[in-house]
Amino acid sequence: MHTSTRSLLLLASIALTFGLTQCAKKTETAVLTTAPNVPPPIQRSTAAHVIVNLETREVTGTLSDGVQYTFWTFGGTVPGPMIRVREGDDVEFHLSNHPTSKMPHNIDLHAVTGPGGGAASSFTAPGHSSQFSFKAMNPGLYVYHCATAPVGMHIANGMYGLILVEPSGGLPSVDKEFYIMQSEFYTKGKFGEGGLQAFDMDKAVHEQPEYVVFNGSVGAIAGDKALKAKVGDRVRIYIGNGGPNLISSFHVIGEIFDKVYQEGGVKVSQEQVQTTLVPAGGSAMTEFRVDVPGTFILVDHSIFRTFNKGSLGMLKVEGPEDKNIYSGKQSDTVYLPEGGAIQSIKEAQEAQKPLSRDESIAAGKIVYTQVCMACHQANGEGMPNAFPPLAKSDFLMKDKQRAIRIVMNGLQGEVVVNGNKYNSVMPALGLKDADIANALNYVRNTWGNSAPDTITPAEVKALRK
Ligand code: HEC
Ligand SMILES: [Cu+2]
Repeated sequence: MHTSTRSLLLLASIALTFGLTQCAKKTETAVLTTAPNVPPPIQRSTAAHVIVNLETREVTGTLSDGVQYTFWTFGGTVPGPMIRVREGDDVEFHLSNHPTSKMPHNIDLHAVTGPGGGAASSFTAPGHSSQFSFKAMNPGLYVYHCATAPVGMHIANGMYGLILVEPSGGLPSVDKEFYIMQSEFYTKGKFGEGGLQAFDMDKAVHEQPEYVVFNGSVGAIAGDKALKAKVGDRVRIYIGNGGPNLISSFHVIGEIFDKVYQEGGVKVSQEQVQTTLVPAGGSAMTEFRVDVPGTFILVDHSIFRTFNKGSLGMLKVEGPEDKNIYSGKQSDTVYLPEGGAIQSIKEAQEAQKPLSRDESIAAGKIVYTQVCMACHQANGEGMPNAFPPLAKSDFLMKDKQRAIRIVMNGLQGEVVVNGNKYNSVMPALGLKDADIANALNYVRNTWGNSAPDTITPAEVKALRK
């Protein structure tokens, strides 16, 4: 070939390749994450061709301690993995239904502009794989879910997740991002009833779930699995609600959301928010800085759901205290309302006059009700395996000074009370000498206990080191 022709051809092919790469989008595969993890922020400043591979699977797993459930899932987890793409991306979606599935499944992504959000195009029989594509035109945080009939049942069994379409300019950077999804489960057995639980259609239709949970099971983000942050971190929570029925009143006890992107839109719609509504099939983004250490409880503030149905999560924050922001308990004093016998006790205390035996016992009853009763119970009988009894307690009555020290300093390690072992912790309560003396005079002379002598504040004082 003639040299000049060859170089011309070379030039043309360079131009062609260059031209192609200029207009064709870069192709990449989306990183999917299991809750509470969030895929990394998108660094690209241009749109791309993004491939998403998602598998539907039916798996038996734990709904609560000792309670099993056959979940229908995206990716083997409830909620399904979180997907993160950028505004303007072309998303090539592959949905595969595992051969062991008993049901066909599909996906309706609320981020899709098109009939069914992709549902009809992604309808997939067990052992099959479907493909469809959409342009992520609208930025925001969107729910996806299965929409195969009966739709309610597929959702109730666990088929939902979140897809974030990042605005082209990105979201403000934060230190920690978490993915949480609330949802309900309708089991034949009552909350906590053990064994493999079947789905109860009747309860679902009547919107009476036995379980309301974060991230698919009771305790999924509590205890050892609590979310973690450090003092000073800016935290963003991507909170979704799979429903299928209930609206969530999402709240973090002891925190205020500095910013809320209501309903998963991309605008900060409100600042300084205590509780934000998350609709069924909807979402929100909340941002806050954690300023003090401690455990912050995440709840659906429809509060029986939290304490009786499971919607309780934890955010554990570590770092230095800031007593200006939060002091901790500064004092615990006996509160004596005006009037009657109580008034004379109060006057005596203010005048620092010693109380008579009966007055001390009366004052001690108030201390007991306000401080001790929460653990040792109203009639002093305690609670098996947790709080030892004070009523007829051989341990209490045997050693007066030991009893004073316990109320002064707390107690831990094994103790035997009336023949039963307890190995738990009674915290130091920070009570004043007089309150300790009075409380002990009360418990040592009530519920069948009777002490020959009366403890005085001076006696308590003498035992302080
Ligand atoms: C937060 C729960 C809690 C509170 C409040 C509390 N206790 Fe206790 N108490 C315990 C536990 C737990 C033990 C057993 C500790 C162990 O196992 O070592 C205990 C043990 C005792 C004992 C020795 C065991 C016995 O039964 O005789 C006495 C006495 C006692 N508490 C008195 C009091 C009095 C009086 C108050 C109120 C001024 C009080 N406690 C407040 C939890 C509590
Ligand atoms: Cu399905």
